[in-house]
Amino acid sequence: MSKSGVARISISLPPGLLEEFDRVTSNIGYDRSKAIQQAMRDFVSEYRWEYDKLASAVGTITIIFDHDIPGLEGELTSIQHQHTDLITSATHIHLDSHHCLLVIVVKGEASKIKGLATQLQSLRGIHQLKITSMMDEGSAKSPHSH
Ligand code: NI
Repeated sequence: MSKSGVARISISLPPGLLEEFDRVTSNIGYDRSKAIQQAMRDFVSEYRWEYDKLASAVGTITIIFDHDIPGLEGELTSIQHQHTDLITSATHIHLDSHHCLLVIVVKGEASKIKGLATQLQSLRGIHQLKITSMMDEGSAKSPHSH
């Protein structure tokens, strides 16, 4: 790190990737440095919580499930009731006559969020489950301002 607090790095990239990156970057009005910073933050957010088990995370567990499986909806609700410390809200959307989308917003210890997702995933009638999470770092070290 230099005195200005900015690190300069040199990296090797295949030319096609760099061209595409620059094309996307200029289309959204970012300069290359800002875009790489954003990409690195996203990368860290996406992977750090997976090994940093005690880290605090915020995110969503999104589930598409089969509305016709008897008892499934009740089980989903009952599991959520066991994790009120993690779950801040949930939204249920009736997609069609057979499928429902459930979005559970979570905030808490990364390992507990993973545990909850694993528990939900194991139920019969879950078609798809996706976790999105970000490190919940508050204002610490974050250059973002809101
Ligand atoms: Ni529904």
